[in-house]
Amino acid sequence: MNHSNHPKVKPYLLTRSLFPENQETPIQFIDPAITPDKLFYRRNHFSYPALSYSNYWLPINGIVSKPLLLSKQEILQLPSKTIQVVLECSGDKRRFFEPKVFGEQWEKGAISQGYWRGVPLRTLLERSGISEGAKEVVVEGYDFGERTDLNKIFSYARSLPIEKALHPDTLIAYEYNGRPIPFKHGYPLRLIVPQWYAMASVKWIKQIRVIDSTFKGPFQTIDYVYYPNKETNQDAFPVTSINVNSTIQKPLHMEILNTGKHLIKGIAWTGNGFISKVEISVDRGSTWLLTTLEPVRQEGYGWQRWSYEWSVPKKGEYVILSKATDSTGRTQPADPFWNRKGYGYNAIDQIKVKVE
Ligand SMILES: Nc1nc2c(c(=O)[nH]1)N[C@H]1C(S)=C(S)[C@@H](COP(=O)(O)O)O[C@H]1N2
Ligand SMILES: [Mo]
Repeated sequence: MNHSNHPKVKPYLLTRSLFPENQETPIQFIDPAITPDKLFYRRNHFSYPALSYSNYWLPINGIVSKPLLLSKQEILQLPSKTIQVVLECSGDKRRFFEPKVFGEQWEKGAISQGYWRGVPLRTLLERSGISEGAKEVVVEGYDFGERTDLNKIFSYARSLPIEKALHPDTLIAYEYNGRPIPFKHGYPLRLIVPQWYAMASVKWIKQIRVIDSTFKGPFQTIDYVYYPNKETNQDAFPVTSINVNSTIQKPLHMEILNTGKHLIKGIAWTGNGFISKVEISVDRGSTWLLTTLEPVRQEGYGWQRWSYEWSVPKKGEYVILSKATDSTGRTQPADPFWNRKGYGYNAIDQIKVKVE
């Protein structure tokens, strides 16, 4: 089709809240493997921090034999790696839970991806000589504010279990897509934790602390916990790795199509292994059709694109479903795993179209 007579409409971020700034990516309009800075979703708990870049030092302390205070220059000189990583907010798709849950009502765009470059956290921990009893590594950001539920000021801080902190792909990142990380996404240094929901990827790192206990900050003891029970905290467990998931990008939900051929396409991603197949259904799940899946890039920390050429048999209304399966055998469920704070939604994706 020739679009040249149409004015160019540029996609933009969709605002869910302004204080703090929470905006989602127009995921249906993201084609390349790189989400540009301007279209990268934004999720903040507090106002943006004020920090002094000219005098930035990173302390690494706690139970280490040699506490470190590194300048950004020193960090830039250490061996680095670049990895393609998808960041997905654990509240992505929260909007679709039934019964409804409180929290940002994200649709499908609390997800973005690109290439992050940095120094493995492991390298810094080895240099500081972590002690034997090390259990967790706490990473604290420069942003802070009041939590009204606790009547107290907190900074955004989270811990990683020592094994995840020592994983060679857990990075102290300083570049996104070949340029310094944009301020809103964590400049000058940001933790990148591949395969975990993005609450783990702490922005604007202020300090790194090795501890021999379990960190009890509210961003992992109150928030980012699955509460499957409506009233009680029974059976609660922490939010960690990303669930297998997919999103249909094309056609758009409620699009009106002609009869003939249409490309159905989208993305699929997982926090365990890589995507092994994506199937679609145009008959409400009676039959499933295998899509063409893009080969996995690097370690499988990014999303994979998939597509299917659909010949529409006849006019009418259609529900299109997409279902991804990963290499560990996990697949998207028909019904989401409901939990009180609305994390980890990964039910089979669904749109409706009309063929006229
Ligand atoms: N310092 C700090 N880091 C943070 C957060 C925050 O509020 N402060 N939000 C977390 C959450 S919940 C998400 S989903 C991602 C969002 O990253 P983005 O704004 O770059 O998309 O950052 C994580 N890291
Ligand atoms: Mo998030």
